[in-house]
Amino acid sequence: MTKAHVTCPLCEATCGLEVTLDGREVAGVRGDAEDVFSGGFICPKGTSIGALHHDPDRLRAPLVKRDGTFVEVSWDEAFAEIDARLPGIRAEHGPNAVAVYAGNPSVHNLSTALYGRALYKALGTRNFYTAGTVDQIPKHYSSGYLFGDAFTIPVPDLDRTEHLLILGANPLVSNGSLMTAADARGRLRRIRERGGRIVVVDPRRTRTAKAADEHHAIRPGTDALLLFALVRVLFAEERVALGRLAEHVHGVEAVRELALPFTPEAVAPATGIAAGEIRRMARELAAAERAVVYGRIGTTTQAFGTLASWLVDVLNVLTGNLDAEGGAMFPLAAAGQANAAGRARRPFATGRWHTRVRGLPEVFGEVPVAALAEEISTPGAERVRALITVCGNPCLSAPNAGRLAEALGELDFMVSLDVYLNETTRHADVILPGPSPLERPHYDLALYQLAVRNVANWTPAALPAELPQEWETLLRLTGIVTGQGPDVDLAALDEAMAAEVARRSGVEPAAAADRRGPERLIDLMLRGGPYELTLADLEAAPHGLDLGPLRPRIPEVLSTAGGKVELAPESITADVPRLAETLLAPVNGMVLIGRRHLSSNNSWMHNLEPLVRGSNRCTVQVHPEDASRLGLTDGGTAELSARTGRIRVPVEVTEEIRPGVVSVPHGWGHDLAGVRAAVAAEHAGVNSNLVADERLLDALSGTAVLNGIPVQVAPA
Ligand SMILES: Nc1nc2c(c(=O)[nH]1)N[C@H]1C(S)=C(S)[C@@H](COP(=O)(O)OP(=O)(O)OC[C@H]3O[C@@H](n4cnc5c(=O)[nH]c(N)nc54)[C@H](O)[C@@H]3O)O[C@H]1N2
Ligand SMILES: Nc1nc2c(c(=O)[nH]1)N[C@H]1C(S)=C(S)[C@@H](COP(=O)(O)OP(=O)(O)OC[C@H]3O[C@@H](n4cnc5c(=O)[nH]c(N)nc54)[C@H](O)[C@@H]3O)O[C@H]1N2
Ligand code: SF4
Ligand SMILES: [Mo]
Repeated sequence: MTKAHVTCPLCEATCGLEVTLDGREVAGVRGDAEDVFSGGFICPKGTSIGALHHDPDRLRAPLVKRDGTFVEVSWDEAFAEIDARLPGIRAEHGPNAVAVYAGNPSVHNLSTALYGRALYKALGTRNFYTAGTVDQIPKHYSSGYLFGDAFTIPVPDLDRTEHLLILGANPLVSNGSLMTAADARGRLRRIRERGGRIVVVDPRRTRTAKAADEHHAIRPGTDALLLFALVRVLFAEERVALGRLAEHVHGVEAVRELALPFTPEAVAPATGIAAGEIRRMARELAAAERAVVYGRIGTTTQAFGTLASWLVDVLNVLTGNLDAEGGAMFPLAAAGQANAAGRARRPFATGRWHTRVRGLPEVFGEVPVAALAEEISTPGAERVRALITVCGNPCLSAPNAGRLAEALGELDFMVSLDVYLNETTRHADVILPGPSPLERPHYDLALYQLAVRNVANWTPAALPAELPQEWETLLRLTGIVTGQGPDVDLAALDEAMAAEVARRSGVEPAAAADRRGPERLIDLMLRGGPYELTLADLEAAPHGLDLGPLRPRIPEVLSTAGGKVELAPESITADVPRLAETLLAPVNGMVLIGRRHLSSNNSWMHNLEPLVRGSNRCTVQVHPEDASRLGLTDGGTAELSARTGRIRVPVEVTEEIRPGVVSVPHGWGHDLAGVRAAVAAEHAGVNSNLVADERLLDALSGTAVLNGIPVQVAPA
């Protein structure tokens, strides 16, 4: 028996795991009590990393579709197939004819996070889609304009705050997002233990809401109204106090004027929160010594996602809590943080190109996945004819999933880098799998840039890989795209990657000359990083390095043209009139929101027995008042219908959900032909994104409305 200490790559919390190995067998997994960040915390998904490693349905060889059926082939055959088909499509129809969809795990995987870039750059396509536009892009948009960089995102200083106002997040279940906080549960509990207060705004009484001091069941999609009203109260009652920030902020007066129409009385009917409550919330936020407002996907994947994301930071600024201890602070990661001091950056811009059919703007180098189906199906010279998916399952995660599945059938060619034959990859011509999380090294490059404490932790591969590392696969694909073929000189391509990373990090490439692949790139980034670490330093600290609590970073962190926080940029405030119109809109009809479960990870871990056992979690939650009005009974079946489709879901009547709102989790619907996931098929559930409308978007960022979707609900 041996023990390996690994950082869990399955969600944003970056917990340390202690994996007990019996040869190649995982004999046990527990939280690593010595991990500097997680201190032994673990969740059911982390515990199941062994089940994932051993899952017989996890792909162990490349698959190529021949006469409609997948057959296992050698790596050479798989690449030969791609080489025979992909370059011709690019040559004939141009680079934009090949689209990319990069899914959520591509951020949690060092190979795809570092080497995906090489392939995407070589492809040079404007049709670059990621899971971001069904997730956090509004926050990149607002951060880009406020602070100058899309990845300059402040996070709640959980360990020191005394007042936490949470909107649209359920960290006790999701374990935190855009807020890397191993053991979020413990960190939240300690806020209350030290006399602090937690206020949750959510249409559902979630686990987090139950563990809080106060819960407000807001009507979905109205957070921007509520937040504006809080801003309005701060100005009206002269509670605005920027403190140290005053000299670093531009646009306060403009915000005051924009907030004028949004009185607590004006927003109360739409939000469903009483004016008096809103006033009290504002006063308590302003009165707390150390307070922070934090919003997550309930506030981003909705009709006013960018305005809500912006107003969260506006409140933090106006109360003097931005960049202050216990407020919203900017992490300083050991590697890869673009906003680390002294780097010249390009001015932030969006809309540098637009989608062909609907003219939706690019944000952060991406275009909305809500537009992917029409880009494939609509005839024209620039039509998308080939697709490469990397760690993504858009057939379950993107809106109007039915139309997207049809569109994928119209492609001339599709390649998927994925570890399962699932709802999306069944449409591919070639599937290229990668090693299990225990067979590859790991370092949470993106997530430490969002951590509530500055930490760094390197994980060497716990087991030798049965499959090629995905960075090699990505470089071979890069070889194909650049005309060098799959047998391209990998060492030379990797050398070029290292030279580029070294240049950006301001270090000599020779500094890490003894290493290859991701190890070398991370070593170079660490050396050029603010703590001047080396990979050897991290190797010597198997439970991680604690680099201390977050420290104030304004003005050094800012990269706006004027060097200030731009509190009222036109690119954001342009959407305020659209918001004001909703004050007068009638409040009626049912709306659909999502929900997450502790044992679930978006769409892709439902094939692991330990995570799906127990009662069916893919139910529609309905408030008792709605149930009796609509004739729905607990345990019965409801039909939800919308413009895009209809689904039948078992009914769960519960007071935990707000009247007028129903909730169905996403990521289910595994009963499709051709999927290779025996366990998931027995716990299939239904795909909630069949009723999500790809036409409903946050106007500024193009992010899909996945919370607050109008639906008709009736007994099936
Ligand atoms: N209605 C609704 N829809 C939603 C959401 C919602 O709340 N409601 N949430 C949205 C959010 S926040 C997100 S992030 C997206 C997620 O959307 P996606 O990223 O499209 O979906 P995932 O379910 O994360 O699928 C991940 C895929 O990566 C594969 N995979 C896992 N590990 C690896 C690996 O190491 N290598 C490779 N090559 N493949 C791997 C899995 O098999 C799976 O196919 O869904 C969004 N969709
Ligand atoms: N167990 C588990 N953990 C996960 C995931 C998972 O699938 N399962 N997915 C991971 C991913 S990819 C992400 S992005 C994160 C997401 O992390 P979170 O944002 O914390 O995730 P959710 O649990 O979906 O919380 C969103 C909350 O918003 C509420 N909500 C819906 N509509 C509105 C609204 O209009 N206003 C307000 N104020 N609230 C609203 C919902 O009821 C829900 O409780 O979780 C990550 N962690
Ligand atoms: S909370 Fe996230 S990082 Fe921690 S064990 Fe669970 S899945 Fe892994
Ligand atoms: Mo996400």
